[in-house]
Amino acid sequence: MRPHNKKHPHLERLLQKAMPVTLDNSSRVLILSDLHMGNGGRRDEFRRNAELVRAMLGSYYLEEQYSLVLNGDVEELFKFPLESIAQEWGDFYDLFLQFKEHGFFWKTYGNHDSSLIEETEYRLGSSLVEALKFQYGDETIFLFHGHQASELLWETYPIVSRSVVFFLRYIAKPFGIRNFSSAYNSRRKFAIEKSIYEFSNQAKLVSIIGHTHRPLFESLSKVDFLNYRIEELCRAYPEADLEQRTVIKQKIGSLKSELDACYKQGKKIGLRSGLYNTITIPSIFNSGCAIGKRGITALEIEGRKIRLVYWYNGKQSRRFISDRDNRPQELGSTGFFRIVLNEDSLDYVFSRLHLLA
Ligand SMILES: [Mn+2]
Repeated sequence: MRPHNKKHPHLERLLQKAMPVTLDNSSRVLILSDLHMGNGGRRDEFRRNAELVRAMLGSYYLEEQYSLVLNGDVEELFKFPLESIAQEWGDFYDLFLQFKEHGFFWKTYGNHDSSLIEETEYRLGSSLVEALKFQYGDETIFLFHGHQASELLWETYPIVSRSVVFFLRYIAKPFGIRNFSSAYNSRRKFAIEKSIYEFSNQAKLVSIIGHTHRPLFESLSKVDFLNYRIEELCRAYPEADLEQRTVIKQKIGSLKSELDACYKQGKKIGLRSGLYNTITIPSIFNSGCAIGKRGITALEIEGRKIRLVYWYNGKQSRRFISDRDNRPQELGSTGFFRIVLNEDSLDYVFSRLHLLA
């Protein structure tokens, strides 16, 4: 039995009533959030990426037999009535439901679509829950939209200090994608992330949220990763032939200049905030959102791996930096690309959680 979490009783209650789903080593799950579907008009933020979402779900994740979790704010009910959304994007409902054929489809509700629980005519009603808990061996991955953490938030954090802002800015490496500036400016969102981070560490579980529109994926810090890669390459160098040595030299050169840039930036923002004994725990992940100006971020779980991926239209998107040295792959000849921004083994994630939190 998990110790009762006194500091975050509302999250503890949410965890208790979350729908359990068992994952195994062959499970594949795509987690996508914050689609904010509207009526197809100018104020509809989903419209821009609709064809990209259709292609990635229909021609990639369905083909690869993934299950699907839409983690809240799928419909934008603050601005549009459900009828107009269903009329414009009804074919997406068919697409979502197809994921039940080879796996599961669940939809958690967020603050923008929570009224759907009262809707009797809603087509995705049988898949709608407030929260999910993936049972992964003895471990738990807790999925919910994230707005629940703002309940009573200002009693817990009356003043969100500057150090919290620095801390979360450090956790949320910006990946070279610029479209979550609103999250950066909002202390309220930082506070939500921080309270979920604390809850996850205390409950020894991993939380996956959306809501703030800001992708979170903490494994090794970028600095640690770059150091580790350089170390690996130095060790490979003596064994390498002449041609390989040239490649290794080039790689080390570019890693080193990236590292220098990190240290230079670090002086400005503080490489570590010191809030958590200088160690960050990978206990909170955020899929980001599907309404980015340049593309879509999502989380993939494949067996014992978790990944943050970025999908974009190759014609529109400028160059950007991946934290890991992965190359983008085109989906057929659609002009849509997928790149892995970050990847880690879940065993490693849970080891860090148990050993360091
Ligand atoms: Mn939301």
